[in-house]
Amino acid sequence: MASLTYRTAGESHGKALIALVEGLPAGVPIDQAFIDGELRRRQGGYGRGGRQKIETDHVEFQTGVRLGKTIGAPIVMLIPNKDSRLDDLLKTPPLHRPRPGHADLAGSIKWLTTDCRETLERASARETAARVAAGALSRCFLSQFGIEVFGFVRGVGEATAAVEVTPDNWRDLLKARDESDVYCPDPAAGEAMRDFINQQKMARDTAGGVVEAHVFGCPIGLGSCMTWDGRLDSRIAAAVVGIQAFKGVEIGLGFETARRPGSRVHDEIFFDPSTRQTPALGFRRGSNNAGGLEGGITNGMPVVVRGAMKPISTLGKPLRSIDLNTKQPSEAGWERSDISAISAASVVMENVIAFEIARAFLEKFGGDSMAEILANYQAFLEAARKLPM
Ligand code: EPS
Repeated sequence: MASLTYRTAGESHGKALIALVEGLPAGVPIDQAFIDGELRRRQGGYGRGGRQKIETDHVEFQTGVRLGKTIGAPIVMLIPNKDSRLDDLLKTPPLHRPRPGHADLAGSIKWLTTDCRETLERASARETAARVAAGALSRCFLSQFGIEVFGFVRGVGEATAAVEVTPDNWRDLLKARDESDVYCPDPAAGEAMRDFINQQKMARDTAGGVVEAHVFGCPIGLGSCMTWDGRLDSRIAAAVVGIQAFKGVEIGLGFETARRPGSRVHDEIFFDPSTRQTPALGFRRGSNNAGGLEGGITNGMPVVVRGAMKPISTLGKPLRSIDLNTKQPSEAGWERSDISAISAASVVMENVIAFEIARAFLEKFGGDSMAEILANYQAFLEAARKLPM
C-alpha cells in the first residue's frame, strides 16, 4: 500500500488546479460539502483582492471515488480556474520587474528567463487551494477517528487574540471565529486586526500575521523519535514553512521554551482513570507547553502549531527593484493581489497540518480498508490499556 502523499499541479491563471492524493484506504466517506466549504473559507477573509470575486472554488473528483466513498485508488481533485488566461499576452503580459519578497527574481534566474511570469504563476498562493483540497480530503478520514482541527488568526500587526484554546472551549471559539471576517475568535482583537489591515490599504502597503492551529483527538503514538523524518513535528514544520509566504513555525510554546528554565517548560504527568477510554488513555498533563508532541510523537494532548506569514509581496506602492532586461533601476511590478491573506493562510495551515496527522496515523494503523484500520486502531488502544503486559 502506498504511503499517504499529495502532489499539486496548476498555474494561477492556467485552466485548473489539481491535487493528486495517493494512499487513502478504501471506504472513506467523502464529505464534498466539507471540502468545498474549506475552499470557500480559504477564499474569504478581510483584505483579499479581486480574484476571489471571480472564482467559486470547488472540487470536481476525477478519479478514486465511487458512490461517495474512496476505493483505495489514487484520487485526483480538480479545481477549475475561471480567470484562466495564461496564454493571452494582452491580459497576462510578461513581467520584467521582480517584486522583492516574491519568487520573481530567484525563479527567473533559476529557469533562465527574464519573464517573471513563468515563476510567479506557480509560486502564487492560488496553489494553496489544491493543498486545502488535499488536507480537507484527509480530514474526511481523520473525522472517522474523532480527530478534528481548529485554526484561526492569532495576530496581525500589534493585535493578538486573547484566547486560550482548550478541548472544552474550542467549538465555541470556532463559532466566534466564523462570525469574524478576519477569522479571529476574539472580537476586540479582530477589530484591531481589521484596523491594521485598513491602515496598510490606505498606505498601499500589505500585512502578514500569525496563525494558529490545534488538533484534537490524536491518540498517543503518532510519529516516531527513531528517525529524523519520522518525527511528526519535523513534518508539520516542513508542511507549514512550505506554505507560500510562511517564514516561521512554532510548536507549543515554541521559541519561548528557550527563555525559560525546564521547570517552567515541561508538562507534568498525571493519571486520571476516568479518562482511560479516551485516545489519551487516561494520561493527563498539567500544561501543554510541548504542543502535544514529545520526541516527535503525539502524547495525547492537543497538537498546537503557530505559523508566521510575511506580508504579501505585491505592494500598491512598489518597492525599488530593477528591470531584468535593462538592469536599470525600476519600481517593482504590480499584479492584482491581496492586502492581507492571513485569514486564508489560517485555513491553509489547518489543512496541511491535518494531512501530516493523517499520514502519521496511516503509518501506525494503516491497512487497505477502513475496517482494517479501525480494527488496528482499537487493538492498539486495547493493548496500551493492558500495560504492563
Ligand atoms: C490568490 C490568487 C491570486 C492572488 C493571490 C492569492 O490571484 P490573482 O493573482 O489572479 O489576483 O490574489 O496570490 C498571491 C498572494 C500571490 O502572491 O501570488 C488565491 O487564490 O489565494
